[in-house]
Amino acid sequence: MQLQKSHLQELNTSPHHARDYNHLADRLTARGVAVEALISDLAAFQVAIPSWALGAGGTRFGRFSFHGEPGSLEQKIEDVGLLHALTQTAGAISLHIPWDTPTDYAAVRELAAAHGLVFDAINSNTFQDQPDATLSYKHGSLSSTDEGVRQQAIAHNLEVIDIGEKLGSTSLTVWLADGTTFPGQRNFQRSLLQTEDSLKQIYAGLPTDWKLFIEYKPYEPNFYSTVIQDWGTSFLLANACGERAYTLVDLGHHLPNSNIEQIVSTLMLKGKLGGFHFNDSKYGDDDLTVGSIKPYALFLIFNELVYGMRNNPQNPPLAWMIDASHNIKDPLEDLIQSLEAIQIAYAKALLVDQDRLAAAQHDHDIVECQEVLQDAFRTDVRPLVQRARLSRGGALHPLQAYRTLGVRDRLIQERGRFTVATGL
Ligand code: PSV
Ligand code: MN
Repeated sequence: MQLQKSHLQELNTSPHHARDYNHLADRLTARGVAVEALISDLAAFQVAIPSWALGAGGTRFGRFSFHGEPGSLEQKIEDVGLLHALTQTAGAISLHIPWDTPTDYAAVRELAAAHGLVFDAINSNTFQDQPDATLSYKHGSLSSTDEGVRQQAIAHNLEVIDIGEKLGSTSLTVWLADGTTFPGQRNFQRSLLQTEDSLKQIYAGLPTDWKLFIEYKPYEPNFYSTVIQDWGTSFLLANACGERAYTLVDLGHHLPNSNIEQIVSTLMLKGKLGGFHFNDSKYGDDDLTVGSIKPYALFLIFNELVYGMRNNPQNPPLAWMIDASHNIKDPLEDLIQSLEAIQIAYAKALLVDQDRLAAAQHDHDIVECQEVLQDAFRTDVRPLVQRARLSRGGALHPLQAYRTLGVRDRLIQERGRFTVATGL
């Protein structure tokens, strides 16, 4: 199924949008905001959708199926194409190997291009045993004490790079489940050294125009220790690998109340923030809809990202991706909500009056500092986000359009009720 722009244009008539937009644009212009430039920044901001989050997620207690799930890579591309047509902010897909290994590369590339999509960072998987694998990752992969297991995991990552090259990806994301569940289970130093050595071998196989993203996570699936547990460990591994290796921040991969905006700021200052996974959480790696729990924290993080994008040329453009799981919502509706939340947080961050903030910081005017941030945060930026979407031919109200067009029902008709998507 593919949505044409004409499908949406009929739904894009609203008596309120122009009025709301003009009112806001006038107010912002009077404050010195370059509204047109802000709209262009919003329109250019594209977030990759992970191929593994288009079906029903689940917990270890159960999985409640979603009807019309994409049962193949082609159908996953089709789903992301639908999201992109509606929102115009999801112009990329991130694949996970071996879940998404293509059979016909040219056809897959062509299909993605027809939906206006590019292939973003490609992900390896050494956290599950594959049916044809000779050795098990039960006791770790890149950190394994078993040289055979380690070589198998390295070879898998190199194969993922090969696959990515054929699709036009230019980065590899490595997330390891390696760690321990009980004290004493492994030697911390040896695990870290083995991991460093393995990552260096993968890095050596990286094409010269590629980047390596090293993701961290404090716990889960292991509950006592994770080999790459935090940004500091990722940062030192990235430094050990070389200049094209970077840290990847996943919002859900922090212990409660971590100051993620400060982490982002430090990494960008050092030119080492490579990728970013959006989601939201209350307790742990909950993988909830972006902005559904802590929208102010998301805004503060975006404020640092915007600052870094403007002031840190040493940091490369970031690979943005949503990494959420959809246990009880229609995944496409959930992703539309996440994309909207990202755009809103970004727009608010773009509104922060950086000069006024810098002056207030210099004068130790703490009250004024807070006023500057909250002034931006409390602005209803939705008309700006809508205008950016309309400028690219997207839907004024993506969620409403999705429902009015009966997209899920049409997918069920095409695919059947009981298809199951590979992924988490
Ligand atoms: C791990 O929780 C993670 O966030 C990593 O990004 C993985 O690649 C992804 O989930 C899915 O496996
Ligand atoms: Mn992630």
